[in-house]
Amino acid sequence: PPVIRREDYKPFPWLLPVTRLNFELGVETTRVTSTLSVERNPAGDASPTITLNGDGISALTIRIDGKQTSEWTMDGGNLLLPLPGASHEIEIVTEIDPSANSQLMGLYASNGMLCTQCEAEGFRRITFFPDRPDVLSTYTVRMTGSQDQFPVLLCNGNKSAEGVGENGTHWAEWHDPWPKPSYLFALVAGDLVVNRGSFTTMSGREVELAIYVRDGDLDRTGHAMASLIKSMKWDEETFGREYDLDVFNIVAVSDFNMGAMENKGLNVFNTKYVLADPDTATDGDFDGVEGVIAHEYFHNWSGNRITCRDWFQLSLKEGFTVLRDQLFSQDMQGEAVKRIEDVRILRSVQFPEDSGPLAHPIRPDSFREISNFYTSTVYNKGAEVIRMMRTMCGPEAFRKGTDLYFDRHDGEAATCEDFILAMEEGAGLDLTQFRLWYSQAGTPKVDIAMAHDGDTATLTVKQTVPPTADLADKLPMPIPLKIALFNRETGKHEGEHLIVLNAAEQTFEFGGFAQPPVLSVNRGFSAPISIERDVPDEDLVFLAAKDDDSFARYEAMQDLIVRHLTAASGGALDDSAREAARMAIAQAFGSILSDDALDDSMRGELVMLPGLTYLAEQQLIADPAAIHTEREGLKAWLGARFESELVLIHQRVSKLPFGLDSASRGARKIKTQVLVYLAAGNPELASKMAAAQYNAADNMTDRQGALMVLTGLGTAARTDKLIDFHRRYKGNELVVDKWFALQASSLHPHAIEHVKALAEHPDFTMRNPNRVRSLYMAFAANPQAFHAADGEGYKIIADLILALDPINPQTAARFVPSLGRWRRIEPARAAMMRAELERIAKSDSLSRDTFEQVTRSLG
Ligand code: BAL
Ligand code: ZN
Repeated sequence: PPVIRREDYKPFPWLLPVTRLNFELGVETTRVTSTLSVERNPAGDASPTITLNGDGISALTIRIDGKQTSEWTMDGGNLLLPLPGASHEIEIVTEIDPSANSQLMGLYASNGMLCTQCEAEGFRRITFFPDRPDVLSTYTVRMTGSQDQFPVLLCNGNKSAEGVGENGTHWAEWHDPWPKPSYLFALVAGDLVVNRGSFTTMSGREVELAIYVRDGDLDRTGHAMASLIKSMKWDEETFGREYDLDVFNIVAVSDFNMGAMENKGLNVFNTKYVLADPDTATDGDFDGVEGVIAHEYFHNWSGNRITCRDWFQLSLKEGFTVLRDQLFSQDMQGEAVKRIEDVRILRSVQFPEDSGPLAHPIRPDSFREISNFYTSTVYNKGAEVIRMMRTMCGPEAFRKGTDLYFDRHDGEAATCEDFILAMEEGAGLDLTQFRLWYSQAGTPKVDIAMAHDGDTATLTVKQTVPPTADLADKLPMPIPLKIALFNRETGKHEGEHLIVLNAAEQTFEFGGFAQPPVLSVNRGFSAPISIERDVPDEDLVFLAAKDDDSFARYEAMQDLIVRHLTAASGGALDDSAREAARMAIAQAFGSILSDDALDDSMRGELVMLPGLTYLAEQQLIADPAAIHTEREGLKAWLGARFESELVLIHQRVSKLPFGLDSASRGARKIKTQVLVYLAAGNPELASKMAAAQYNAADNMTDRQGALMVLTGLGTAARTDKLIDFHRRYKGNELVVDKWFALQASSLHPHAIEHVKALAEHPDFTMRNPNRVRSLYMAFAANPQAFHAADGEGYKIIADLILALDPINPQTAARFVPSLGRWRRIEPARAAMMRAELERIAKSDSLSRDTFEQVTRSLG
């Protein structure tokens, strides 16, 4: 497959002001007639042909200006038509089989309903079209289909007409007044029930809201509807963005590659991010629904009204929209915990990506398959980069920048550079050097040392941006660091400072400190970097107990543990050094457990151990087994040492009745955290308490938490409760997903055997991405099982990739990065991981998706 490069961008030679589509719908055969009016683009070259993208389709008939023509050629999947004049009308008829579309790109069938996924390049699997984001057109779509099979017919925009046809058919016509690229096209036809709501916009327009789901799912749509209404209000208040159609429709689909999709006026969602009630969804699931509903809604402006010129600009809409949904969720759920959660995702997914063979800047320079670039780097690091702009200019100036961006580029396909220019002008920032964040991959490393002399504290700060496969020599980047200097005696500081690094090495002086202060740094995680700070454990213990910045407090605790586990798993600690480090951790741990001023939600975050991926990331070459052993050892040691305190906390919070308020949510979070520690320190006690928690549970958070702990233990309660859980929720796809995931990610020593057996379970299917992910993504993230010493875990994932690739390449390719980390793993395992990648590479029928990821991972 060819490499596509950002620098080769050229405008499309034709404009497509109007697109008309006619769908004659059927699950096995759908006939599509597209009528495109095309005009020469003054900004494009004067080519006498037009190239229309196609993928796996063929034209039944083609007419140009009303006359059927056979004067066309194919170039791979693409259609080339001669077009001599300045404007023409092209009519093309194609026929597709949605039931055979297991890739879930284009038009496909899911449980008898028809739906679409077009981003990034799915539209070309429906009809021939300039399937690129910079070709904007106004769509009018007519759908005809069986009234019985497809009582609901939905498309983008507003419904303009409908009627009854012959032979039990009916039809609907939808018109979307807003010009859009083909990736935002959507169509849904099916037998669905609806939850209706409404919203009055800030200028007083009424918008009809509707959430469509399958029969039986309606009573789980209330949270999604409430989240949508909150999102619409928040975007008006926070970013001045008003909705622009008469209707906003959401449809939930159980077979879906992504989380959801922001099609204009017709969002299509994975059921996972729509359906929630306390009995079947955890607090985390509730937050996921709220965040993804918001994310897709916010795209209406950051993505739809202003779209991307080309796919290299993906972070323009995704990074910005992730930041917008993060700020929204902070406002809904509380800033401190949300920030910690977002950083945890960044560090466990994006940091490893940024230091591995698939590293790329947030604005990549080349790709073979764009689906592979819907990454944590483009999304989450992209959000961090824009968040840094906000940190440097402040929220008011940031709003001026975004206002200018929205005003200036409304209706356009824009670039990251357009966004940066609007921020410079609107927010008053100079982003000349900051642009490096868009072109340099790799997580910057910052070393900080503090010296104290007289009454002055001097910080010496050095930064390096590590080499990545695309670029070896990097330049220093602007890094906004929020810091505070604490007086050791008073436990207070005199105010936060924002320092912006911009050179390889710098010093910063702060006066007025008779004693060396305690440094709190990267408060609020003001920059997406990793920090080495040469401070004694006692300073971290101080910050873990006293820092008034919640993130910094969490970070001090994490640092303390990361330092210890890194040294211990690297073999650098004797018994007495291990004991000393554990005692320091215990001191901080104890102060967190007993701090009455802390809410339980934050307590739950503060006591969470860093994940294995993040710990492995701290070492050039990691031994997953050694890290796992040390991590479990520390957990058991803390669990045993604090057993009585932990049990008391569990008793205290178990008394709180169920509610969706933050105290009640915090209670549920710490409850399961307690069980996690006790399971390591006193498995018998934990098993009893977990079984009791499971039995008493009146909500999924408690029930799943208890079952998660039991699944890792070898007790009889494990089997009982797993059987009960499956029986209780039989037929509920999303909860059965949990049942698979809990077993695949469990600490049980036989997790590999369990996964093999689950792959043969009647509920398992390779056709449903949620189910595949619930078993195999959970397994690939289970360090103990995936990194089994004999390489069996690697083989399971490689076998999966080979089996899934012909069915659903986009989902298959997502499993490659777990094997691609081989260079950073100890040699025996690295050789086995590499060998599995080579085995995959030998297949001569790999998809473009998997081929690209495997090649880059081996290269
Ligand atoms: N645009 C793809 C799905 C999402 O990021 O919203
Ligand atoms: Zn998005």
